[in-house]
Amino acid sequence: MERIAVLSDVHGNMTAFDTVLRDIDARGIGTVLNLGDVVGKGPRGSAAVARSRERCAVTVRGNWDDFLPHPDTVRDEALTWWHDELTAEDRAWLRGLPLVHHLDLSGRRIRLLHASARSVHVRVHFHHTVEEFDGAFATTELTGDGPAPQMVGYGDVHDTYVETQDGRTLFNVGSVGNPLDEPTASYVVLEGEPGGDRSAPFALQVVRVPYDVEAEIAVARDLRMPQREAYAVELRTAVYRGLHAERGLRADDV
Ligand SMILES: [Mn+2]
Repeated sequence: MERIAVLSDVHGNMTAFDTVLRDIDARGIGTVLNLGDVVGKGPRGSAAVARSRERCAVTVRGNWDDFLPHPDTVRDEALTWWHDELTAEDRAWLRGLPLVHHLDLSGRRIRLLHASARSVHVRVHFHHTVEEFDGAFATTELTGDGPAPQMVGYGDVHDTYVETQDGRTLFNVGSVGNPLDEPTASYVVLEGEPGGDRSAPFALQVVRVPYDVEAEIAVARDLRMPQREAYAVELRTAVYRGLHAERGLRADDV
């Protein structure tokens, strides 16, 4: 049996990324796949690019990896900060990342991408329609031709879940660096026989890893990262920044 760790949405949070990689190592898992959004939102995007290049067998391109380095992107103060923190080589690497990766385990064709089969910029939330579920399995320009997948794994919404309907499974690996369901880093372990057939067992395990949230917030504070207050509240509470004002959530210490 082979075990593969699938993670996503590191978003420059090196404290969480390294904690998750240590957890993966401790389980003896040798293969790590990254579903993108390596950069943006957090303070150490360039280091996250370097670590992903070093540790992840494949990194697919996320929406942030796509738009942040793009020459046509209009950048405000915060986007300029995250952009300028990257090297020219980091940006070229991000823009060259593939949009999809496929693997076969225990007779299941598994499609991995950042957001959806339509586009890296088209989102499928935890609460989605039947059409959005079906769309994840569709053959599109982004996915290319090939066997239809029985499983699709993605990231993007920072919300971990597994849903099986009519023999097809859609799963979200959640976010390492900016989880918005509970304030612990999330990733998924897939276990099965490489290639294989349906007579072989298959497992999908969700792993939640506590990490030193305050150490990560201190890095953002020390670097004077823009939007560090919203970042701190998100890391502490797992509540999306658009809801902080109405819920009275603040971080006056950042
Ligand atoms: Mn993201």
